[in-house]
Amino acid sequence: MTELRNDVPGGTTASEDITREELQLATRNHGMPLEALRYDVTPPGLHYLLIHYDIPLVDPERWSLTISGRVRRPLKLTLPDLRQRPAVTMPITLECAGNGRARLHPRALSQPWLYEAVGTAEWTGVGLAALLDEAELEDDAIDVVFTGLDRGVEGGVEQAYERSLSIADARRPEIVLAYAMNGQPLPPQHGYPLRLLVPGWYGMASVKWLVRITAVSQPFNGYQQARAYRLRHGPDEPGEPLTRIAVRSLMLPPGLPDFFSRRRLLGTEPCVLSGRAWSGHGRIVAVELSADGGRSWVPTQVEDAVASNAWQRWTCIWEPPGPGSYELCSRATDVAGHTQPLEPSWNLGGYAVNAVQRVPVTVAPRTVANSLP
Ligand SMILES: Nc1nc2c(c(=O)[nH]1)N[C@H]1C(S)=C(S)[C@@H](COP(=O)(O)O)O[C@H]1N2
Ligand SMILES: [Mo]
Repeated sequence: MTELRNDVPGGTTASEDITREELQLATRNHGMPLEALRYDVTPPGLHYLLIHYDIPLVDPERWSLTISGRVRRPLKLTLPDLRQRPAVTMPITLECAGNGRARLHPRALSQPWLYEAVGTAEWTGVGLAALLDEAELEDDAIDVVFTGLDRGVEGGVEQAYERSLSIADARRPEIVLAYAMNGQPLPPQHGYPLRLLVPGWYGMASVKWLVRITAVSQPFNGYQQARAYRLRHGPDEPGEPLTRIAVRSLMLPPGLPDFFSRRRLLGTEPCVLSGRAWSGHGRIVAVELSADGGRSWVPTQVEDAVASNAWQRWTCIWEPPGPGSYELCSRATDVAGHTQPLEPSWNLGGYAVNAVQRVPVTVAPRTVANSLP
């Protein structure tokens, strides 16, 4: 058997069948079943998951958050300390930077997402900016490093999961340290007891199982910052760091699924198509629908977002022209003018692959399928 290694992020690619290692990751890190696009807030257990190493076991009695480094007043905060502070609750759409990776040829050997690495939860916690103010950053601080309790080996480097933000980004008012998800303490897999949330950015920035925040006066060069999560076209390029989520829309799969192929079966009568759209660059201004694989488009109705970093619902009525095979696609445009491409653009790590979703459907008379989603 060939040994597969992925010592450089995105350094090993495959065009062939899914490997045992990819399947192993895919069963640990599940996506959101696309029928959960129905809900404004993704129900517990249906939100996608991405865990690089193992889920750490945390004793809440012994856990505390340390804020130190280039600060004048280091802080040590317990869970009750954090819960006593003014709380904010907001829905945030989180998406993995690798969503869509499995559609590339060749693809990076990593978690093989198709479309479903997304979810919207209602997070409760405290604002990061106020805590940084309280700790009083020194003038020479340039980055803030967030350290999780989980450890593992990646690219041959043993490490804790760590990411940083510039001081300017860390001070943004929407950034929270969350201790609750959908009104309940964080589940173990989503970062119990505390996680960072960077709304509008791909998920890698939102460090789970947070234990330490360190202000530093040198640029942070940790593995997850300097090597992983960069858009590169060859292994020797330094690459551009991933930050904000690229515009995307998804469709609630209509009609009936075929168990094995997931192909959709629809009746001949008009049906409601709907889904969600989001972007880290601002609100969605248009979602269009195509029933011919992207050759022609019609506008759909786009609802306002319930919050500035939550996805928006879109709907339209589709009248199948008659029995046959169709390829349904949705395409979103954000307020900054970005539109989803028809075809994925290739990069080594398989990041930010936001090409339109393609949903093959078969329309046949007398299918009991076109119930309202
Ligand atoms: N400590 C830690 N934080 C982490 C990760 C991790 O493996 N360890 N994975 C990141 C990635 S790549 C993503 S996409 C999001 C996923 O968050 P979720 O599992 O709550 O959906 O968490 C991020 N935070
Ligand atoms: Mo991710």
